[in-house]
Amino acid sequence: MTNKTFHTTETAWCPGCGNYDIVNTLAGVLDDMRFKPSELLLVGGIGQAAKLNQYVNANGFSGLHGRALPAAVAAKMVNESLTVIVNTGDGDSYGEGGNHFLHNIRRNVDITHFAHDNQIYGLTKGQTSPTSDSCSVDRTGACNLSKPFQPLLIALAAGATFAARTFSGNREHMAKVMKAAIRHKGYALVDILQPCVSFNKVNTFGYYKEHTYELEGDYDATDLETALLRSMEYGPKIPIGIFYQVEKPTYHQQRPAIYDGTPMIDKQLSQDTLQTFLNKFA
Ligand SMILES: Cc1ncc(C[n+]2csc(CCOP(=O)(O)OP(=O)(O)O)c2C)c(N)n1
Ligand code: SF4
Ligand SMILES: [Mg+2]
Repeated sequence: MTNKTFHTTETAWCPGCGNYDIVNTLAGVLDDMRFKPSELLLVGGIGQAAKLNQYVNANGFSGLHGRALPAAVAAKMVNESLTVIVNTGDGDSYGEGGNHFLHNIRRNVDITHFAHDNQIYGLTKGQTSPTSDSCSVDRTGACNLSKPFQPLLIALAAGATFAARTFSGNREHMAKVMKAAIRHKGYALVDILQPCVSFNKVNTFGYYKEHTYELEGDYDATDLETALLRSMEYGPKIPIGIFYQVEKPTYHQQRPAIYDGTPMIDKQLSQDTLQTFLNKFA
């Protein structure tokens, strides 16, 4: 263990991509929090953001596009001692994985979800994503006629116990929010505004720098009504910070059969018990 345990240098991202700030900040956060690589599982789906687990020295799992959350939830279910962190894109999290996003929030499984929100499908070269602005123009010249998906509002409406937004270009803020999300007991969503320098020429570093501002110092993150209202504030001014955080029983805590202090993978199953069970299907 060193203070650079989690850092690697190999990536396949474009020079200048916002994902570099995210991976370097996360590696620093994991070092600061004194994790061992064996205590962590980083999960991704498919996409540029989803590659992050391949660039951090810890356990990693790359699933299918839109299917990062079910893999992460399954891993946590059988091994509650793991800290499970999902890193995957806006398309992956909110588009193809939208159904998992909604329904896993309701379960409050203790996992952390960092959605790298570049408002575009980066890996497949710049198509419109769920969070693309209305009237944004894609590479075919077509204007986006859909209203953008509002991740924080929707997460809160589904019952999220932790919902935050940060900006990859504000590393101090991002580190603070990441630590709080990882420490949170229950599902924690952090929507990370992340410039894609190759395909999104509107939502750039400069754009987010100019338009983002931090939630006020006396902001009450336990008030759901306020959080819902503030999560709808997205335009010339974009608030960043922890919009909402409350403690509620996690999925494990509500399921005594899987929450008794011993992770499921460490439980012994005798051949006799297994055989008795299998005989029921004979
Ligand atoms: C089931 C499935 N559908 C679609 C694709 C094609 N695909 C791969 S990555 C991607 C979009 C990725 O966008 P996002 O999740 O926002 O990640 P980014 O690359 O922007 O970080 C798509 C549509 C796929 N690989 N698998
Ligand atoms: S295409 Fe965009 S998101 Fe993908 S690596 Fe390049 S800059 Fe990053
Ligand atoms: Mg994306």
